[in-house]
Amino acid sequence: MKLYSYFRSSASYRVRIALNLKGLTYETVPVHLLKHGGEQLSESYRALNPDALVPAFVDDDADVTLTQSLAIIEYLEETFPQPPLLPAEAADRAYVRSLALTIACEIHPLNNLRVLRYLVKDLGLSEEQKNGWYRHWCEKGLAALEVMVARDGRTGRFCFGDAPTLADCVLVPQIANAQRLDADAHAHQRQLPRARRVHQRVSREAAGRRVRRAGLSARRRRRLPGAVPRGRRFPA
Ligand SMILES: N[C@@H](CCC(=O)N[C@@H](CS)C(=O)NCC(=O)O)C(=O)O
Repeated sequence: MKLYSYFRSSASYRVRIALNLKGLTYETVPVHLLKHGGEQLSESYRALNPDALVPAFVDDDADVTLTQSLAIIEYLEETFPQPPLLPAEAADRAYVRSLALTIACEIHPLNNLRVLRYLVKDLGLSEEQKNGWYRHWCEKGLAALEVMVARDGRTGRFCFGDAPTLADCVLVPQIANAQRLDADAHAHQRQLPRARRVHQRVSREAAGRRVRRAGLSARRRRRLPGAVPRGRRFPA
């Protein structure tokens, strides 16, 4: 399995979390969103994803090529059901998906690189105005998510219950992104106690797996999720 990914891409990060939680081995093919005028815009990458966005996912064994992080995670869920990232009951599954979509549809697209660039380059907004735009949609969306998880009896150590689900795969990169891009992130995230706790727990869970992987031989580690083969870069 190959994941075409950029290390700072939150949509790619969602899939990396899912692959790691499921303990799956995959190869990372880096697509640098800034270098060489944006490798996602190259003809060869657009042959893979005409929308010129990462991630893209290829399962050679099954002859499957997918785009859209949530579709990729759903494919992984159906193909490798353990550990499950969606609950057993239909209503609960829909609820978990609604949390994930609150971020993936209502926050992330408004704050994507190409949207922010359009605001500055085509509409003439200043850097300050652009950052204000980012903060506005990020704060509004995360505040809504906080209310959703704070009022729901199904919230546990994670967004749903006591094990990570699809919702956590989407929440963690969004919080990480806010912390990286928004100078006021730490201030406004004090208003998001539950979302922040989930972020810390999922990060710790992934860290635990990394530590366990470190006990393996170098050859086995090179085949593990997240391993970047030396010298490999997209377009190959
Ligand atoms: N809805 C898509 C979003 C993909 C997306 O927006 N990817 C961003 C990185 S997080 C990207 O490739 N941006 C490149 C650009 O804006 O030019 C998904 O979930 O996969």
